[in-house]
Amino acid sequence: MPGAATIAAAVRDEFVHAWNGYKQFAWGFDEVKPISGTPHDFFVTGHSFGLSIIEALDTLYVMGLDTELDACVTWLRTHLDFNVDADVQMFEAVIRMVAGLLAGYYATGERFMLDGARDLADRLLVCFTKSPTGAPYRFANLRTGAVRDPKNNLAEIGSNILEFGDLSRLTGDPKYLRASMRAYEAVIAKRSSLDLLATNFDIEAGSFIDPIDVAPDEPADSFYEYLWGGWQMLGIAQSRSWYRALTDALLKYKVVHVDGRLWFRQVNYLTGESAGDTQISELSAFYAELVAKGGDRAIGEAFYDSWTDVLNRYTLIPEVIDYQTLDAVDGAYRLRPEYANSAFDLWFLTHDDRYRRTAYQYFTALRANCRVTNGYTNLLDVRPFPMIPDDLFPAYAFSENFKYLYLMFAETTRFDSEHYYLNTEGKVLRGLRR
Ligand code: DMJ
Repeated sequence: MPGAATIAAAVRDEFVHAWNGYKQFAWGFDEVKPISGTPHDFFVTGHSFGLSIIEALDTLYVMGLDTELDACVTWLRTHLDFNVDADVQMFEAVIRMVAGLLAGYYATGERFMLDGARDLADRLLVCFTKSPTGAPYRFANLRTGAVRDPKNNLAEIGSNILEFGDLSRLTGDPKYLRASMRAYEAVIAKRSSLDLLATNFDIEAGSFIDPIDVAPDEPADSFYEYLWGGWQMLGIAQSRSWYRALTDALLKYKVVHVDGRLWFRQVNYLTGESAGDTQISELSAFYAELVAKGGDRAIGEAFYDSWTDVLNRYTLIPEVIDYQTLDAVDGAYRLRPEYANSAFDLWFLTHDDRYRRTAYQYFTALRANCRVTNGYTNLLDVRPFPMIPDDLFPAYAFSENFKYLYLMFAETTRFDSEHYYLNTEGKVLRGLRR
């Protein structure tokens, strides 16, 4: 393995390669399709918010790409506008754009970014305030305030306390944090006698729709992540005690071992019995770092090792596997960052060199298989050789994969590696140094 500084420089070069593709073919649009050289709208067909620009702000900052960051600030100053007559998915808007603007504000000190984050949050808050239970609707029309889709899931209900808690702190207005806490309360009040939660929740009826608990897989994943964050980043004791009780139950009923590897099974939340399905998605790989941060380090490290075995088998981790056999159920690779996310946090938690080694292995696989002339792309299938490219660079990869890898190897004074906190989309909400 090359030295850390060499790897950091290589990661930065690859980020710039991807960024140049976005600038050339999709500047100001949400995302780039690097093979066709066309733009892609993420939230609303026919309207882009400049999502990739918002997602990239703090990555550009920590990498010292100041000229690029200046161009983003200039673009946002004239184009940032959430007064749009369109339905937007609240969860995605919060973790990507509210958080992206907050991180951008921390990186640049530009007040209009904080104002933009607040304006967007105010437009999304109807999802919570129009709900009879406090658990949010999934979509809000940003201009009219109309809401829709009462059938929601844990991740979309409970992944906002970091952004809303931070907004309440920055603005002095408690309404954001209050909305997040009410949403948690509505769901957690319905936990079973085993302290397990199901996954899908009817926010109008205030009850679970079916009994299957898929945690820590999606779409439950970041619900648990934000409970811990509510404590670690915001110091909310209630958040910690919820995290502890729910995690104790999760670990008691869901951990399974197959061929020496640790996985999490799906269960019926009322009985704790297996729901039969042995699939697990790459999205759950983030849980290695979360459960380790929360104090269950051995479980986190073992879960990380399980995913490393999948990485070794396929070179890049497919979207969904069967944990009994490690066979790919969905062979796509959507530039997912969760494995790198766990490597990042576990490295700073343990300083065990295996996290750097496996992160470097992941980086070289990414470069070998996802790099195209005009950037980086998703893959349709990791199983054939060569792997089959798709045609999209998801905006989260500007915020996540390259940032995690870079910060693991770079010694930058712009990042406090001992007192940081990132949201589920990789936004540095604590730990940027100016
Ligand atoms: C990101 O948008 C966030 O990490 C989210 O919590 C789930 N995962 C995607 C990227 O895979």
